[in-house]
This record gives sequence, C-alpha cells and structure tokens, in this order.
Amino acid sequence: MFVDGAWGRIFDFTRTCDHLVSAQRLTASSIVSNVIQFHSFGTKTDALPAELPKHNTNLAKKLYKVMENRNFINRLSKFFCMDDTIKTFKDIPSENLVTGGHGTCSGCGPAIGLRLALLALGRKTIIINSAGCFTLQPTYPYNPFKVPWIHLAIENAGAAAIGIYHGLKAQGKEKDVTILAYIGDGATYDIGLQSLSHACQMKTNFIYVCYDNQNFANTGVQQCSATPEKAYTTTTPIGEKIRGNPFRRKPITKIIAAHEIPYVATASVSHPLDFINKLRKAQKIKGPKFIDLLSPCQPGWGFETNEGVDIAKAAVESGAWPLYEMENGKFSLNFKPEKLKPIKDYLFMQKRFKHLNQMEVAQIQTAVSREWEMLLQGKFWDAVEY
Ligand SMILES: Cc1ncc(C[n+]2csc(CCOP(=O)(O)OP(=O)(O)O)c2C)c(N)n1
Ligand code: SF4
Ligand SMILES: [Mg+2]
Repeated sequence: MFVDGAWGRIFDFTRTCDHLVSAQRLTASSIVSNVIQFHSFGTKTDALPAELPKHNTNLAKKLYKVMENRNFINRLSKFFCMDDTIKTFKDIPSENLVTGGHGTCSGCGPAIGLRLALLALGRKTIIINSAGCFTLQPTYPYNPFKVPWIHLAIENAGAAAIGIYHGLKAQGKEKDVTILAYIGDGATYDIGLQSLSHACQMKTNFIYVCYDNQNFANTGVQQCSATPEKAYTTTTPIGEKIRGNPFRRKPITKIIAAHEIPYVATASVSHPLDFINKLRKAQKIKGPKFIDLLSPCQPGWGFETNEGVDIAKAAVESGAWPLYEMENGKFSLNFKPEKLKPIKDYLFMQKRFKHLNQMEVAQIQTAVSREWEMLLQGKFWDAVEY
C-alpha cells in the first residue's frame, strides 16, 4: 500500500496538523497514518481500532474531518503514492451481486457492464434504471439483483437520484450508500437529459453510468443522438440518398463536463479494469460523476452473441471510442496505443456498417484520426467525436 519512506513523510505531514495536536508528534503520526490506511480500506473513522486511546480516536476523527473537508485524502493518497487501483483480474472484488435469470439478450454488452459496475461498487449500492432494455432485467416477480433496484420513466433518472440522495441524507445514511444510475444512451443523450443536467447542477452525490449501445434498442433499434454517423438503424435505413444516420453524435461528455462536475469519463466493457477503477475512483469523489460506457448491442449492431467484447475492444483500439477522463477539469487519455488500428476493422465487424463504401469509410477514418490527434494534444474541448 505504501512505498518506502511513506511513513516518514506521514510523520512530517503531522507537523502541519500541529494546531490540532496537543499530543506528541509521534502519536499524531500514528493517528494520521491510521486514518489514511482506514480510508484506503473504505472504513469509516467511526470504526477506528478500539486499541487507540479514546482521546486519540477523537483526534483522529477531527483530523479526518479536516483532511476530508479540504480534499486532503485524495491529495495525500497521491503524495504518499498510495495506489489502490486494481491491476489484475484476480484482484477484482469477487462478490457477484447479479444472479442468473435476467431478461436481456445473450451477449448483451450493457448486462456485462452492470455486472462489472456492481463488482466495483459493492453491496451498499442502489441502482436507478429508467425505461429501456433494462426494464427486462428484473421481470416481476423475479429479480436477479442482490441490491435495491428502482425502475422509472425514461426521463426521470436524474430526478430520482436527487430524491434518493436527499432521502438518505435525511436519515444520515448518504455517506454509506452509493447511488448508481445505470441508464441507456437514448434516455441519457435525449429523453432524460434535462433531469441529468439538473442533478449535476444540484451537485447531487451519485454516479451516472450511461450504458451506451448507440440506439433506442428496447423499442426496436431506432436512431438516437448517441448513434454514430452513417450507422444503419430502423429509422435511418440505407438507400441511395440516405446512407444510414445523417447526424453527428451528440458530444455528451462535453455537455456533462460543461456542468463543471468533478468527474467525467468514457469506458468500455472490453476494458473491465479501466471501468472498475474509474467507478472506484468515482465512488470516492463527492458530487455528480458521469461515465459513458460503450456497450455493444447484439441485435442493434448486428453480430454474433460471443463477439460483443471483441467489437468494443476494436472500437477502443481504432480510436472510435477513446478512453479518457476529466478529473476536476483535468483531461487524461487512458489508453494510448503507439498506432491506432484502421477504423474499417471495427466497422466491418458489424452489420450496421456493412453498406459503407470505400469513400464513406475514408470519411469516417479522417474524422476519427482528427479527433485522436486533438485528444493526444489534450485538446478535449476541440476534439470532434465520431
Ligand atoms: C417519454 C418516453 N418516450 C419514449 C418511450 C419509449 N421507450 C421506451 S424504452 C425506449 C428506448 C430507450 O433507449 P435507451 O435509453 O438507449 O435504452 P436501450 O433501449 O437502448 O436499453 C423508448 C424510446 C418512453 N417509455 N417514454
Ligand atoms: S437489444 Fe441490445 S441492449 Fe437490449 S438486451 Fe439485447 S443486446 Fe442488450
Ligand atoms: Mg440505447
């Protein structure tokens, strides 16, 4: 957990807490290190070890409060190289909170995403879902989840998060419970955008994951503003004049980042460690957090049930779906291959693009390469997404 020398640096840090510490510095050092350790294990200060003398426990609580208020914990974690990111699959938490029997398609990308999200966030999570394919995950009287689930009208996820947050707050439980809105792209980019925007503006403490399958899947694969240009959907068919979706995808991460919320990211079901670590990071940050999760849809995109993860991987490796995050306004690109794979490799894995001619593929390639160049330079706001 700590690199060599970290304990000494913690000891030094306690000098800055002198105004709070009437005891010996050494005592303060042990308290601070305890607090940091306990924080990194996700334990509340209320649960500090009983062997700490009572006055020290109170002191620890005070220190914790100061550090928490000033966002010290996060800064200290970096300062002391305290790194709790999950690096290998065997380190992923093993409590599976999704049992069998959900009602979505086999090979459903969004279903993989939700399973991963619950592995990352743990049992004390409330899931909000609005109308879409995931209406079919629990089908009365059956329910595949071991955590609470609330299902609502398609436009209401943000409003529900605000209500649940304040309900928990009234009971003094808001710090213990993670609110996860797991919502489709049609609901996010289009029908529920107003409610999401309001929840962000109100600084609601919740995580919003848009499971982005790039269409209104549940109602029969219609175009929505998450659909990429030139993709076939049932409302953007292929003819001589109309060549799939004629519109550009809405820049949803920029729209949400413009609300100046503390955390905005993209993720993909093909990169589970990246997604899980982003969720774990989001869980520790106060306020609204937004993750746009690429989640292939088997009938919507046209592939065999076992191909979804490979297609999502190809999207990331070709630059069609760059993985990045904006943390307190600071942009970082999380996956930077030496060279992107050609976009055609990704496109022709799916039936929704099989109509594309050479010129159309070249146009998409140009758009993706341009976006990538901008992102490599850290120019998030100037990059135009494909
Ligand atoms: C106000 C309103 N408009 C339209 C619908 C119909 N509707 C139900 S599910 C759905 C698709 C939602 O798409 P998305 O959020 O992308 O989820 P997915 O179906 O892809 O899982 C639509 C349009 C609705 N329920 N309410
Ligand atoms: S239509 Fe797509 S998103 Fe809906 S359940 Fe099937 S694979 Fe999942
Ligand atoms: Mg959708």
